[in-house]
Parts: sequence; C-alpha cells; structure tokens
Amino acid sequence: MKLYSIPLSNFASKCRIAAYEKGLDIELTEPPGGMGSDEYKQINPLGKVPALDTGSQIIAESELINEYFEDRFPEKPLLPTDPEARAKVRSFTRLHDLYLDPPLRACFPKLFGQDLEQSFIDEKMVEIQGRLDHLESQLSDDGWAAGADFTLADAALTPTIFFMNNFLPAFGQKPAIEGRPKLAAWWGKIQDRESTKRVLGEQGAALEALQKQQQGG
Ligand SMILES: N[C@@H](CCC(=O)N[C@@H](CS)C(=O)NCC(=O)O)C(=O)O
Repeated sequence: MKLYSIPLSNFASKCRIAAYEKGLDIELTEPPGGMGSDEYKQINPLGKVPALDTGSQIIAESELINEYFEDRFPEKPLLPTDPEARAKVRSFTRLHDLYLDPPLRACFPKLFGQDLEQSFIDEKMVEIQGRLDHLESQLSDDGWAAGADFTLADAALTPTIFFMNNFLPAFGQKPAIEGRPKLAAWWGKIQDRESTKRVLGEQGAALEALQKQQQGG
C-alpha cells in the first residue's frame, strides 16, 4: 500500500496517525509534481492529499482511508463496536472535516503572503472560536476525545489542533488550548502517545522548514 502524503498536511497526518497506530506496512510518498499537479491528478483526480493506493484502487479522502484501514486491519481497533460509541467517534471526525478545518483553511492564503480582507478573517476567527468551544463541550472526561480509548476521533483532531495552536496567534488569537481545560488536558495526553508524537514531530519539522524558506534562509 502506498499513501500519498506530505508531512505538514493535517488531512494526510490524520491517516499517518491511524497507520502508525495499526503498525501498517505502508509506503509514504509525496504526490508526483506536487498537490494539484496534472501529474498527480492522473492518480487522484481531486489533486489532494491524502490518497491511498491499495494495490487495486485509489481511495481519496482522509476519513474514507481511515475507515478502510479500520475495515481491512481491525486487529488494533480505532473504532468501538457499539453503534452509539461509533456514532460518537464519527461525530468528532465529521466535526473536524466539515466544521473545524474549513474556516482555518480559508485563512491559509494570508499565512502565505496573500491579502485577505480583515472582515473576512475576523468572521472566520469567530467561527473557529465557536467550533473550538463546541469541541470543548463535546470532549469526553475519560481521557481521549470520544471516551476511554484512543480512536479515529483523536487521529482526526490532533494535526488540526497543531495547526490551531501554531497559526491562531498569527491572527491575533490565543492558541486553541488556552482557556479550554478539556482540550488542554487531551492535548497533554496527545504529546505522550507514540503515533501522535511521531506525526507532530513530522508536522513540526515541515513547518519549521517552510518558515525558514519563507524567511529566505
Ligand atoms: N476532504 C479532504 C481534504 C484534503 C485536503 O484538503 N488536502 C489538502 C492538504 S491538507 C490538499 O491536498 N490541498 C491541495 C489542493 O486542494 O489542491 C480529505 O479529507 O482528505
């Protein structure tokens, strides 16, 4: 199996966390020609990372990839068996994909030197803070995001909370975990887990390299 991924991508990172958790023998490769390139679109017409080459098909979309890992390699489960508990985990992964990531992503151009209207940024920041408050209200008191076990919910949230903590201050906002005790406690646990520590290291190194490149050094 081959996972098209770049180290900084929060969506690709959530799949690497699931793969590392399950100890999968997986080849990591950057998209040929880069994300969105014509060459890569021959492989994944959406042009986005991640995409998984299973050997018999290409699966795009991070959550589909993680659910495929779960279906094909159930030995170290990242989804509970009880339907209610499964729905709870998926409520976090959907919250992440549909509501938490998009308003931050909409502001990325500003981080890469493009001008965005301040009113647009202000609107997105209000949206992000609201989503983070919603997340805080939903987090379990039992250790991990959706309960007592590490699940796909934790895999989905980790790389984007890394982004929030690193990028929100550039928009004059406090880091995501500040003033949110449940999120802060969860973030502490995330620092100590092998799979998430490894991916946060990969994202951190990639961010540092990008920032050096932006500063021309
Ligand atoms: N819904 C997609 C989002 C993937 C996505 O937006 N990936 C970004 C990198 S974090 C990307 O490939 N951007 C390049 C592009 O949109 O052309 C998923 O869950 O996999």
